[in-house]
This record gives sequence, C-alpha cells and structure tokens, in this order.
Amino acid sequence: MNKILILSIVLFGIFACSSDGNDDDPVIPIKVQASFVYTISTVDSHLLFLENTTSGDGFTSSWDYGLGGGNVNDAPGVDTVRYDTAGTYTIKLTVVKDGLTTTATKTIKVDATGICPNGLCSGGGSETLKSAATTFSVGTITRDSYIIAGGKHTETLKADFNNLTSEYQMKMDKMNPSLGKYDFSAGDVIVKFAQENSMNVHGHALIWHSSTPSWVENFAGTNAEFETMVENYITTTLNHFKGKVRSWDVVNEAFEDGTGHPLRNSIFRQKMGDDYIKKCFQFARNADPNVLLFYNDYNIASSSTKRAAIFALVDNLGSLIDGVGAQMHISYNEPSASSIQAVADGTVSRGKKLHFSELDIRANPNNDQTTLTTARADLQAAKFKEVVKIYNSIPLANKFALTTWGVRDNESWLIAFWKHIDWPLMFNEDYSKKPAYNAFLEGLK
Ligand code: 9MR
Repeated sequence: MNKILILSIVLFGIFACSSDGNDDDPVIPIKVQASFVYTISTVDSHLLFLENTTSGDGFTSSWDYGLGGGNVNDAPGVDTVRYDTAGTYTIKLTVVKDGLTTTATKTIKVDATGICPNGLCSGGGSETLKSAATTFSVGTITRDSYIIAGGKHTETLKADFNNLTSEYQMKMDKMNPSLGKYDFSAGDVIVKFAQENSMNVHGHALIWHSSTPSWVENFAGTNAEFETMVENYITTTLNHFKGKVRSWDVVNEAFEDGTGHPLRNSIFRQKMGDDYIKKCFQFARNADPNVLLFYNDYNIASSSTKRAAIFALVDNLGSLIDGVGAQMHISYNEPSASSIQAVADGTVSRGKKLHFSELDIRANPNNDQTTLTTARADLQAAKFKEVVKIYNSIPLANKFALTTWGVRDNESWLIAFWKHIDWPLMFNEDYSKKPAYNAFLEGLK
C-alpha cells in the first residue's frame, strides 16, 4: 500500500515537470562572460586602447576606467583612454545580457613616463630617483614656462626630483635687467611649484660673467658705486627668496681654463678687485645667514690644475662658503673615476658640502653616432652609475644634491653648444627612461 502511494507521487512529479516543447515556456537565459584586452599606444604612452572582446551579441556593455568618473557606455569599436597621473587603476567592463550581469577587470600601473607595460614600471616599480636617494636631494633644471605648461615635465619632476634649479631665469640678466629694476617672477613660479611639492630650490647663479646684463658691463659710475650696486643686487635678491631658496651659487665659473687658471677678467673683477668673490660671498652671508652658499664651476674633475685653483679659493673663503658646485658636464668615457673621486675627496677634506650640480654625460662626444646604440647607452649608463656611486659614498654631512642639467635628451644645452646630436640625460624625448635612469638607481645600492 505504501509502495503504490510513493510510486504515484513520483510519476505525477515526472509528468508535471516534463516539457511538451510549447513556445510559451520560459527561455533559460544564456550568460555571456565579459572580457576585454588593452594595448598601450606606441606614440603616446599615456594612452590606453580598450577593446571589448566579449563573444556573442545582444548585450549592453559599459566601462569604468578607474579614473573616478563611474560607468560610461561602451561605444562601438576601440575606446581610447588617457592616464596622465601616476598611480594604479582598475578598469572594469560590465556586460549585461537578458538581465544577467558579468564583469571583467584589469589593473594597470602608471608612472611618470606613462602606462607601464605588463604592469611593470621601470626602475623597479614604484622606486624613483628621489625615493631611492634617501640621503641627498636629486635635482634638475626647469623653467617657469615648463611648470606652467605642466604635463609630463611636471609629472616627471614630481616623481623623480626634489631639488629644482632654474636653467637661466635666476641669473643677473633676468633678475636685474636694469638699474634698480628686479624681475623675480620666473623664480617665484619655480619656488611656488617647489613648495607645493615639497622640493628645494637651488638659486643659480648670482654672479656669472656670461649672464651679466649690459647695463652692468657698461656701468658708468665709480668702482665704489659699482660695488654698492652689486651689494644691493645680492641683498635684494636674497631677501626676496629668503626662506624659499635653500642654497645659492654666489659666483659661477670665475676661473680661466688656460695655464694657471687666472681669475677671468670680468667686470666684477675689474671694478671690485681680485677679492670680488669674497666680497660677493660676504654680501650674501650678510643678507641671509641661513642660506647655503656655493661656488660653482666646470672641469673640476677633468682638470687637476683647475681643481687646485678652485680648492684654493674655497680655502680662502673659509667659513663664508658652505659648498662646492662641481658641474659634471662629462662624457661616457671621461674623466676617470679617480678624477671624479678627487673632487669628492677635496671637498670632503675641507668639510664642505658637495653639489654635483650640472650632471650630463655625453654619449656622442666624438660625433661618431647617429642614433644612441644599445652599446653606447650602456656605457653611458655605467658612467651615470659610477658618478652616483662616488657621490653616494661621501659622508652624510657633505652630501647635498646631485642635479642633472636637464630632464630629456632633446632639451639639453649640449646639442646647440656642440652642434651635433647627443643624448646626455636620463630620459628620452617621450619621457621614457633610459638605461641611465636604472643605472642611477643601481649606483645607490
Ligand atoms: O643651459 C643654460 C642655457 O639654457 C642658458 O641659455 C645659458 C645662459 O643662461 O646657461 C645654460 O646653463 C649653463 C649654466 O648656467 C652654467 N654652466 C654651464 C651651463 C650650460 O651653458
């Protein structure tokens, strides 16, 4: 009796659930799985091309680019999205078909140079020059126009550098264009950007024979009036930037290159005498006792006699000078490591700070290259590493900053100066990093 009842219930159930193929029966929805691929533009590494590769049809789809803008409709074809700011972004594709939703996500990384291929940013991911150089500042040059324009230049500054030097706008011809008239506007733009981004500013350069305005070259007054004018200029400039500029090159390139390296016979020397450098340092010290004062010059490594002349000046200045600026316009094959070391040793033994102030390394000093070959780029990188290693090995108390004279190869002053192609810096024209960049990081290890 119980068995018959159970069989009846089972049979009823089977018949009740069976389909007779009638069209009115509900269609079971087919789920489509969202999927997409992306490629980075080869022309502009900040551009990402997104392609929805979900198979099937009859679905709607939308993107969340991870930029905080929420979902946007997936337009037909490839979507192009721009990622300007360094960071990590999760891109999400949402596909809806017949009320069923699926998603696909991918995460991309962006650094100062753009979207990192395969999520691998060069320089070991998040490591940048300034984050790796924990015991000294990493500097470079800039201009007010570059800062105002923003974009990749300022992104790169923010990512890698924390010590800014004005390439030419904090020199006398720009800051003091006529008697009693001052223009600090470009310096102010650089200072503001530096303050907003926790960077230092290095003032370059108060007195330089090569950027002396013509009204100073043709000064009509007495020597005493000339000296007062120079004192006023230094005092006014240092007062304006007091507390905003960490350091100044007080005098730049005062020595001749020839035998004996005499002082250049600049208008300053003619009017103020052989001790004009000391006077200028004293004016600066009087105006701002806290700012760091440097003497800056080139060929300090390559010429032992020039080095000797410069160190004699440093000795003569005594406590008026805080540091030596060694410009470091060098080549991939010279000067030797021991010559560079001699600059470090001479500065350290005098208890002064060392600024490798204008580092660029010519990859093509003999104009025998039309493109930067891998072999030459590697040799150049090795020299960058050597320079950084030497700098990083000096005692902490003598460290100050290592400044490259430019960001991108194509912006270097060297190309116009030598009138042929070269690639002396750490970034390519598209701001991608050269082997020299990683070599800089390696030099710190
Ligand atoms: O790179 C600078 C270039 O843009 C300027 O026109 C020039 C004159 O102001 O100065 C260049 O920088 C020099 C620096 O101030 C001192 N050492 C040599 C640098 C290259 O000439």
